[in-house]
Amino acid sequence: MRKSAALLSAAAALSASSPAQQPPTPPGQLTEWLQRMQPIVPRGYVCQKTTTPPVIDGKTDDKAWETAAWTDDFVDIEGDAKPKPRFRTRAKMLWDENCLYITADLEEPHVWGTITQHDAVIFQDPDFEVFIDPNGDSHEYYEFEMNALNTGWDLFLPKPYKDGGPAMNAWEIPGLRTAVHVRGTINDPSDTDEGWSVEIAIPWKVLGEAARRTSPPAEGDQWRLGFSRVEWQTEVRDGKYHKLPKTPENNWIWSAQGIIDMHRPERWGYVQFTSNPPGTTSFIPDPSAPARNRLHEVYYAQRDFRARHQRWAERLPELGLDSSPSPGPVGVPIIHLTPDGYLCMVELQRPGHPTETWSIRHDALIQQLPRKP
Ligand SMILES: [Ca+2]
Ligand SMILES: [Ca+2]
Ligand SMILES: [Ca+2]
Repeated sequence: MRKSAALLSAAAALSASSPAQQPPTPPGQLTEWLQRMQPIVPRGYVCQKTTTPPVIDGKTDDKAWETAAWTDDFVDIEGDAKPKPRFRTRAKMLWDENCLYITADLEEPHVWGTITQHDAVIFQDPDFEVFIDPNGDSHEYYEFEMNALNTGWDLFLPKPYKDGGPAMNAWEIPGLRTAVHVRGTINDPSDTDEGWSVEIAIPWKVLGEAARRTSPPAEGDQWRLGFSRVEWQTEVRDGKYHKLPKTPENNWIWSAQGIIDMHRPERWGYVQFTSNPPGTTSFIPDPSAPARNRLHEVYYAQRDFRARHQRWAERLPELGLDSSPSPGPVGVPIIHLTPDGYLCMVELQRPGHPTETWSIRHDALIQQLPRKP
């Protein structure tokens, strides 16, 4: 974004002017947002409607999948800051009146898994993960993880962990169907495998529970969605795979987050749903992205400010942010303190559209406000 350099120096100046006797503050979240997260444009995918649903057996040889495009190859969660993943991962999506269908292919010379208990912490094994925020407000989103043994963990997040959200493991996906196909042998280090593939069918009925919009989606609707693969490096002892000690996992994902945290829904990809024939619909970049990005500058600057001052700022200059009008579609953010925290609003001018007002709350809830009558 145009203002990044000025904002960064302002943020640096602010932190440099902190009294020396104060305890060290965590790395600036505004800086992290501006340097590592905001520059990455979330990826987009056009999800076609299918007349014949895929058979959920883990194998991706269904006729239905032939016309669906692969996503881009997964990248490291931190994006270009980190090396390309060692093994290829990619996914496809389809939908019909009943379900959202997902398949993913994970290249893997050593397929293994240990967890067989539903709702256990699946990412302790190598896994495939899906995150879905239907209305893109960064609250009320679904997460599903599965390993190569087809053990699943479905959970609901009322809000991100950083904003105080609990993980609600008791949340379930009735009617969920999943399957794994291993190209090779699982848990057998004596040979080399090709990989594993998954197929997932999630009923729209469940996805509609906290969507706050129509489910299945209407033509052209875009839902925020993240895919992640957790990969552990292993060694073989006593004929079994063991994780390398003191070696963190790799997170390879569809649309890079910029930092190692999937629970920043504002960086997930966009899935655009269509009933049109394959190849006839283009992905439309989110027209609200400039407002969303500007509001997140304020949100992350407020988190830094609160860590230093134990209160929320009332004005942009306190946050080191420019409060003068700038050319472009986004107006100057206005902060209103509330009994709970704050609400920050910004106007968005889109050619041919009435002025929109977007807002972000202290707990990351981001949404368009209803138009005044
Ligand atoms: Ca299949
Ligand atoms: Ca939501
Ligand atoms: Ca569950």
